[in-house]
Amino acid sequence: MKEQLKAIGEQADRALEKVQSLSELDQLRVSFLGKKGPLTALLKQMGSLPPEERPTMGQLANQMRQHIEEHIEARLAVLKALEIKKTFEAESVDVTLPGVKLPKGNLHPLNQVLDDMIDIFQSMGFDVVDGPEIETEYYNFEALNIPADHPARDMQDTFYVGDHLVLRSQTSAAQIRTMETRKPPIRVICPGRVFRADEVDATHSPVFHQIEGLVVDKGITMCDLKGCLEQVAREIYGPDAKIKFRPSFFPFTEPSVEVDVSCPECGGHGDSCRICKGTGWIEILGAGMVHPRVLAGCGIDPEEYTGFAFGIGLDRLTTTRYKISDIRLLFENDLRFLTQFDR
Ligand code: 2NM
Repeated sequence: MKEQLKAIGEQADRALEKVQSLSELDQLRVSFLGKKGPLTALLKQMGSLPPEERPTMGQLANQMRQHIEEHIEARLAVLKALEIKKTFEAESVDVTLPGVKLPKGNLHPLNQVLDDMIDIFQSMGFDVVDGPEIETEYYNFEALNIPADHPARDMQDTFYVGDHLVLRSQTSAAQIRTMETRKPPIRVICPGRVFRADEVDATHSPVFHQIEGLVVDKGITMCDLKGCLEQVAREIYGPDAKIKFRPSFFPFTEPSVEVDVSCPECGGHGDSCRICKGTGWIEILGAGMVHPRVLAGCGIDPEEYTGFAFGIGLDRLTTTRYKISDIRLLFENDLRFLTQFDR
C-alpha cells in the first residue's frame, strides 16, 4: 500500500510538471484528490489492513494528500504568473510607433455661425429658448397679431399639417410661449428651423433657420434696440461696422424696421462692389418694438412694459460669412462641401 501511495505521488508530480493551464490544473486536482481519485480509492482499502497498521497508513495518506495539494498550489502560482506575463506581452504597446489618425468630423457651417451668435447673445444676458416646430395657428399667427386674412396665413405660404396646426413659419411662436410663462425682464433668443412653402432656388429653401430675439422690460425703447443690434453687428463684422434702420412693416411690431449693416466686403463705400451691389449696405434683419396687442395677448401690460424684437436669417448670415454662393449647399449634406468648414 505504501508503494501504491508512493506511485500515486510520483504520478501526480510528473503530471503536475506538464500542466500548462489553469483549467488543466483544475482537472488534475479533481482526478488525483477527488472522490473518484486513486487516493480516495486507497483510503477505502484501509479496512483490509491489520488495525495496528491503519494509523500509520492514514498518516502517510494524509501527508501524501498534503504534498499533492502543496505541489498544486505551487504550480498554480507559477501558472498565474505565466498567464499575467502572457497578457502583458499580448497587450503591450509600442509607444514609439506613429499613431493611427481617426477621421474627425466638424460642425455644420450653420451650427458654427449659430454657436457664435449664441455666444454673442449670451454674453449680453440673453437666454436661449426653443419651442415646437409644429405649432398651432394661435401661436404662429394670432398671438403675433397676424390677422386671419393675412397672406402669410395662405396655404400657398405656410405648410398646414393638420387642423389648425402648421409647421412654424417663424420662431416668434416660441417667444410668445416665453412671454406667457416668464415675467419681465425677459431677454431671450429663439434659434431654430422654420418652414415656408417657397420654391427652391439659390437664395430660397422651404426649410431655413432663424434666430429671433426678444427683450421686454420697463422703459425699453428703440434706442435699446439700436444699441443692442449695433453691438451684435460689431461682434460679427468687426469694430467699424455700422448699422442703419429703414422703416418697414410687420404685424407684430410697431414701429418696424429693416436693419442694414455697412457692407463687410467694401467697408461701406460701395464702388462696384458685388456683395452690396454698389449701395454700401446689406440688409441683415428685421426688427421693431413689440406691438402692444402682442404684449397684452400674453398677459403683459403694455402700459407698464415695452419690448423690442428682431429676426435674423441664419442661412443668409452663414452664406455671406463663408462666401457660399447657393443656399442649397447648406442642405444637401455633401461631405465634400461640409468638410471645407473645419475649424
Ligand atoms: C422679425 C422682425 C420683427 C419678432 C417679434 C416677436 C414677438 F414674439 F415678440 F412678437 N418675435 N420676433 C420679430 C420682429 C421678428 O423677424 C424678421
